[in-house]
Amino acid sequence: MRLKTITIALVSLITGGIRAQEVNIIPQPVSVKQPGMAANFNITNATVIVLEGNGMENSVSFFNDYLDRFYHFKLKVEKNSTSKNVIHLNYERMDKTVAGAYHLSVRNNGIYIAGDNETGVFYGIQTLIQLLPANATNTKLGIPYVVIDDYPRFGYRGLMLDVGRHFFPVEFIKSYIDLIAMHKMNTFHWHLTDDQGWRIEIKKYPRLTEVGAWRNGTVIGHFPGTASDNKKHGGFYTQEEVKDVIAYAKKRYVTILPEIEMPGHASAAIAAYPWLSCFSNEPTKNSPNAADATKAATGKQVQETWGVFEDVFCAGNDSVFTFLQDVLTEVTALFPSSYVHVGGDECPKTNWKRCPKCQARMKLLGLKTEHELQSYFVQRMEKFVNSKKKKMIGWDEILEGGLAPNATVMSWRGEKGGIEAAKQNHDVIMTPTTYVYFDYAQSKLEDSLVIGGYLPMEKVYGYEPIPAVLTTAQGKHIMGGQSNIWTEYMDNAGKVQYMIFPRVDALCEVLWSPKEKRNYKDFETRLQSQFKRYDFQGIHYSKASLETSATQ
Ligand code: TNX
Repeated sequence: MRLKTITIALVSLITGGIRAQEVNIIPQPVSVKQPGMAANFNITNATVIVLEGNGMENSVSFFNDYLDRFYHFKLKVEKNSTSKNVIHLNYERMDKTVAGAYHLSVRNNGIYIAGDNETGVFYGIQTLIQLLPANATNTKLGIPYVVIDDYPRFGYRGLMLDVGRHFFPVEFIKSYIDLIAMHKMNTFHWHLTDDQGWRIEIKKYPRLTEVGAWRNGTVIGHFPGTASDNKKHGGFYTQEEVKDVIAYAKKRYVTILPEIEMPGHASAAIAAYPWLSCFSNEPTKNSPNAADATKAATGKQVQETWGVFEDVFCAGNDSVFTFLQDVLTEVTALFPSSYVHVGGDECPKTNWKRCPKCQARMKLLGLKTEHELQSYFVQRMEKFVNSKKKKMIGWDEILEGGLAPNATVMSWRGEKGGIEAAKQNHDVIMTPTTYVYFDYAQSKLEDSLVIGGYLPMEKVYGYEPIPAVLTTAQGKHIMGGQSNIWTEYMDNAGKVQYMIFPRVDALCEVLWSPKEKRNYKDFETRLQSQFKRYDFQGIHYSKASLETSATQ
């Protein structure tokens, strides 16, 4: 027997067959190899971080901030070291189609993390964080010996947040971005405008936030509700705050996709500037069934209840296009993302049908239906977005009446829109209600106020973003997926976390891990470790998945 083999045999004997500490990472890495024996490397305050390349300082300070926050110590960073008590960070070429590949090994001579770029190093650090013990009883953090090779399956791994229905402060947005990064997701879709609130400062149109960011009440209970709470609700992000959030996200390798809704969901903008409507003199109509429908509306109002509203941007008035272009000029200058989302969903055509300007435009352009008018609207905005060197994304309604030539489609009404767009050789982001709407209930026993529906975690886990009907070439247009978090029934941070976890865990694995690696039973086991991390970090989550299947 060779010496090495004898040593291993001896160590196994001494440790008395103690099984290696389980490595439970979410999302499941491409490959995890553990030695048969139980052995740990200990991170202590004497451990040194050694950087073998430039541009890793960001990941290091992220890691040190994490250690400091939860274990109350930080590590020294050095250029080189002969010590065995080290964490080495390095770059290695990994040639994967999607950025973010990394390698991590934990051995007796230290921890080694290599990324194929900065993002890869960051994901290696995220995995290392999951290997830390989820308690802070001492300053010796045992990390099991392991060798991990990992890279993402899809390039777009997103989470949306609707800040229109309820406003969430900057601190919460930052913590949301941290949670996105923790799950190795890379896009935060910021739904910034809706009927119930306009949330981003636009310098040229100050009334958008002076007026449009505030509503005089919110419907109580499930729509149509029992009454209005008559409390002023609102808030907005200044451009300085937006810049700060963008910089924060960048350090976590998260891109922010801004969304400015048009032509529908425009009540808040119209309340600020009534001339954006086809009928500027008509007072706002509330949803006919809403509890506050009897409230006498004077003039245009920011909506106080939920639903789809008929007062939309006028498609016959050129000043409306100028306004939207001005807004997008400021938005595209602010956000570095190569994409801008222009909404496009749920736009009733009622006003356009009776608006002389809209009808005149249709006649002039030979448009036969109001759907074609919406298509004209979106295509005109796409030209503008492209002129700003950005690409446009819209909800799947933008397919109706003819798709804008370069648009990416976000498929939410099931997978149909995504399939159709991919067949037309357009890029697609899959966000179907059936699998990824986390505003739906996750338990049949749900006792908090939610929009309805039923979407248990197991169903999310079973989602396959590339529809089987697509050819391989068409399937390449599926950039990835995301969950849309609509906040009609979420008005605080804890509720948002409760609604999204652990379903985000299931989703991140769908988007990151190889299809053949997905195994629900194994996921459920790993999830128990994730729950300990959530408890340790003070993150709320639903325990619905722990209920027996009979009651779920
Ligand atoms: C549909 S999904 C909407 C939202 C609602 C959501 C509620 C989409 C593009 N539009 O305006 O909040 O349903 O689930």
